Amino acid sequence: SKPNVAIVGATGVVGSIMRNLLAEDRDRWGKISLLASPRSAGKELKVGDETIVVQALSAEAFDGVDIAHFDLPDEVSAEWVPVAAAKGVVVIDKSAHFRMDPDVPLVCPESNPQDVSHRPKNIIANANCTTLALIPSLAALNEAFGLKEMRVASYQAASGSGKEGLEALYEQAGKVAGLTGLGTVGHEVREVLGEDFNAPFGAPLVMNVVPKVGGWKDGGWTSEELKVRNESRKILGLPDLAVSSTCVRVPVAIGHSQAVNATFAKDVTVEAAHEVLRNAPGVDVVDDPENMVFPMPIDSVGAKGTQIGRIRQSLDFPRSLDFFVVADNIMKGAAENSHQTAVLVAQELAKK
Ligand code: 2RA
Repeated sequence: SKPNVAIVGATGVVGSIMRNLLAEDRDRWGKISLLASPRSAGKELKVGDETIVVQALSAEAFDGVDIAHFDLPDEVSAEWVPVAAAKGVVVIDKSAHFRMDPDVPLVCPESNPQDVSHRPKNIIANANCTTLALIPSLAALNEAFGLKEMRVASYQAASGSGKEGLEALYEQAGKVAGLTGLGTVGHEVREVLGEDFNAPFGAPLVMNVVPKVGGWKDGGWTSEELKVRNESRKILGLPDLAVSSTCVRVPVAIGHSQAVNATFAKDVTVEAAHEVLRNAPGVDVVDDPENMVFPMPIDSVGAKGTQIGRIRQSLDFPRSLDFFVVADNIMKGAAENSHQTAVLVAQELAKK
């Protein structure tokens, strides 16, 4: 029989895309339940043509559920994921809480689909959106050339901070619309925005970039920078991969971009990389720079998978490539990856 699926956190930005993805291949799934905080209970939401009433998150709400997509804050996932998993539900969790647990597989289906089957806690973790934008390209390049090192700088969209981040960006953009200053514009931006607009990014985002994503960690690193390093190592199965990352918030609504310098064990050329990437799942090669064809967040919105372009042989490093990757942080960075993982689980359950 078809697996029954729950979306936990159904009312959020990611929840709405999850509902669309389930509606797209509705025939694969049994009953769909939508769960959220008690505040949203009773609300009616659409999954395709179906209207489904949102239930408050409770242990009983998982009765009869086979697979649950969780999209909740870390501390709420920490509490509720084990409740669902103990009831036999296979949980695919998007929070950071379980990602580095050795008994929880961290799955990007383009890299390590086999890991869905080793889930002693009944939990599978979904990686961070920045990591997920990188992995399909890196997995393919690693298989062909042996990835040894990478240096990454990210350009992350406001929606990475959820609805609150997106709304703050639009509000800030409205406030600065009339400014015309040149030499004084930085001062003017701060003045029209006022202290209120330091939230949620810690500083104004409009007409600015903020080199801080996530919380501060030891040594001046941010949690986001450490996630890119630790999660990439785990998903790619490369515990010694050398990674250096700087994560930056930019005034973009949707779509996380990254400039990458990657070093390989074998010699690599742009032509060979193109050939590998053209055949890689989850990778769209968008690389005709002279005609202004390269990945940009504005074009990534709503697109599945990831886009890569500006692929260059590094001038001073013969075994290195420089390139630019972009992915819709809500799609491949969250909902799509969770959905692809659920499809793998469903295929496995069907064999039992
Ligand atoms: C961000 N990666 O962009 C985070 C969201 N999960 O803030």
